Formats: sequence, C-alpha cells, structure tokens
Amino acid sequence: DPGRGTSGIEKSIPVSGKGSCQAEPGDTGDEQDAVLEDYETIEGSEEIRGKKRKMNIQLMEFPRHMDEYGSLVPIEASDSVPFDIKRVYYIYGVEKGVRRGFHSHADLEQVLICVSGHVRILVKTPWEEQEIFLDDPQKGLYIGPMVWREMFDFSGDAVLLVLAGDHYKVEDYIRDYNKYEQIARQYFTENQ
Ligand code: T46
Repeated sequence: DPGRGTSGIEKSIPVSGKGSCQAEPGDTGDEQDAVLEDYETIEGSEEIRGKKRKMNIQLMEFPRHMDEYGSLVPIEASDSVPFDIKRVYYIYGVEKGVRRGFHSHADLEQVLICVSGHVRILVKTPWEEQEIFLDDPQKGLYIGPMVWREMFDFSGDAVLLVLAGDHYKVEDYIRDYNKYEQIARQYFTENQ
C-alpha cells in the first residue's frame, strides 16, 4: 500500500544505563523484573481505556477514506481516541538537530500524529524506553500520564499534530527528570 508509512516502534530497551535524559537510572530493585508488553498497533480506543501500565503508550491506527480525490482520516473524540479532545496543537518548522519535550505530564493524555513528514519520539519510564518513528498520518501515538517524552529528528516538512485531553496547564508538566522518576515509581505502583 503506497499510502502507508512505516510508523512503528524502532527500539525498545529496558532502562539499564544513562539515556538521553538527565538522570541516573537509579536502583530499579524488583521493578527490573517487570514484564513489558509488546505494543501492537490497535484500532480504536477500547484497549487503552482504564489501563494503567508501566509503559503508558499505544500505537493506534485510524481508518482512512481513500478515493481518486485523495485520503481523509476522521478522528472522533472518545471513539477514535480514549478521551474527550479539549485541545489541539501542532508543532512544525523544527530545525534539523533540534530536540523538544524533555518532560512528562502528571495527568494529561495525548495522541501524537505526524500528519506530514516524519519525526521520532522517545518515550521513557523508569523501567523502559522506546523510540517510535512516526511517518504515517493514519497512525497515532497515544501517550498516557507519567511518560517522559522527547521529540527529535523532525524532517523539514514535519507537522506533528497533537490531540490533548485537557487544556494547557503549566502545573501538569514535570520537567525535572529526577522528580519525574520519583513520582512515576509511586504512580505506577499505586495504579497496577
Ligand atoms: C507535549 C509535547 C508532545 C501553549 O501556550 N499552549 C499549549 O497548548 C502548548 C502545548 C504550548 N504552549 C506554549 C508553551 C511554550 O511557551 O508553547 C511553547 C512551547 O511549548 P513546549 O516547550 O511545552 O513544547 P514541547 O514541544 O516541549 O512540548 C509540547 C507540549 O507542550 C507537551 O504537552 O507533550 O509537545
């Protein structure tokens, strides 16, 4: 299918050394034995809803209406994504070599869709990190609460569209990696 890209998880590695984030991995203790799931692309939002996992991410695939006039991908709040969309923003015009993000959200749920070009997303928890390549307007990367993210390797034509489950709230951002690790360990322990 020439219309489809190759979006997907490129690397999935348990966190065992210093990554691109600022902190030492710390003592992982028994969490090292955490079973990590494979993240298959899914359709719709049902499989995400209500789950709290140690890697709060999911690749999603949206249906596409394609005809001789081109392609159209509809996204319905609560149906296509597992939350009501309260905000939409998009990131574009990112210069070569620029890396953005470097934070987690305490509560916010989002879906990232690269509607033009390509971008790589690093998602990371205290237990695991994954690099996800987005280059397909039909694919969305759901990122739940308490996941560290960095966006990089934007192509010149990249437009990263983000659907967010809440309004912009500065207080929801966790920008200090050490603080993030501490809060994340507690969060995932309490929500298993
Ligand atoms: C995220 C990743 C994927 C606003 O005024 N309203 C908004 O809704 C947003 C998202 C940002 N801003 C302002 C705040 C900053 O002055 O826009 C500026 C750039 O935002 P920031 O540095 O947070 O951008 P990124 O690329 O680091 O992160 C953004 C989102 O903020 C974040 O929620 O998950 O994209």
